Amino acid sequence: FSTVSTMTDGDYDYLIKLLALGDSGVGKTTFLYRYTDNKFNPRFITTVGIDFREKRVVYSTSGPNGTTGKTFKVHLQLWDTAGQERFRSLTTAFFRDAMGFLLMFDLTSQQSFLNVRNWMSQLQANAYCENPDIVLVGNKSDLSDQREVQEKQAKELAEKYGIPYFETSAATGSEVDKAVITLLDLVMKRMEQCVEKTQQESPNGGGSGKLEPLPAAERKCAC
Ligand SMILES: Nc1nc2c(ncn2[C@@H]2O[C@H](COP(=O)(O)OP(=O)(O)OP(=O)(O)O)[C@@H](O)[C@H]2O)c(=O)[nH]1
Ligand SMILES: [Mg+2]
Repeated sequence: FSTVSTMTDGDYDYLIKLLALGDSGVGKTTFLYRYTDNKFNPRFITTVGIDFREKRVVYSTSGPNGTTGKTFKVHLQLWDTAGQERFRSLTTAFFRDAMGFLLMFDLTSQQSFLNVRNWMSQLQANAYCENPDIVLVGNKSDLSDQREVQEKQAKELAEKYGIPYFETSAATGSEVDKAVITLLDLVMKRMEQCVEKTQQESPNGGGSGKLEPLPAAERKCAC
């Protein structure tokens, strides 16, 4: 596994844009606030349009035999979209520029889980490619007595889509970091593949062996 630790200042090697989507009230804003500030906000203030949070992390690839490979400074931009229908055309317009997606539902709402399929088609229609990096997140795992979605159901859906699944709680912080890091890992691996491919195609261009962030158009190659 790759490792990620927090960093506060200095330059960065990569700007990675992740986007949270899902029904209103599933906990997107609260989840991102837990991830960036390690705090919980119990009040529901619905997001109007779009918002974003940021965090710097150090990302290390794993080398052979568990050694640390390359290390990169990553500036994470976390886009927080409104789940409400009335903002749909605005929020889906942001899908195109995100590199990875946290597709969230509420474990205490069967309806929010049923809507995951709709969000998935919105993603396929509007993301940078038909097969973007996505992590499925069932949030509010702390509310076990109100649970309406069984882990098995959600796991089956995630398997069908071929994406990882996590049950998180923004209230306790359980699995929150893991879900984000897994998504970051997928995005970084896709970018690395893409760079390797580019270097193979033009050996003169990649002489330094250092990974460079790629413009949006070139990222498409690993889809
Ligand atoms: N118990 C519990 N409550 C949570 C959790 N995550 C979010 N909430 C609460 O659920 C409510 C809705 O959370 P938000 O983060 O505002 O929901 P949202 O998905 O951003 O909603 P929109 O902005 O309308 O799309 C708030 O009252 C949160 O405190 C959780 O993991 N556990
Ligand atoms: Mg919100």
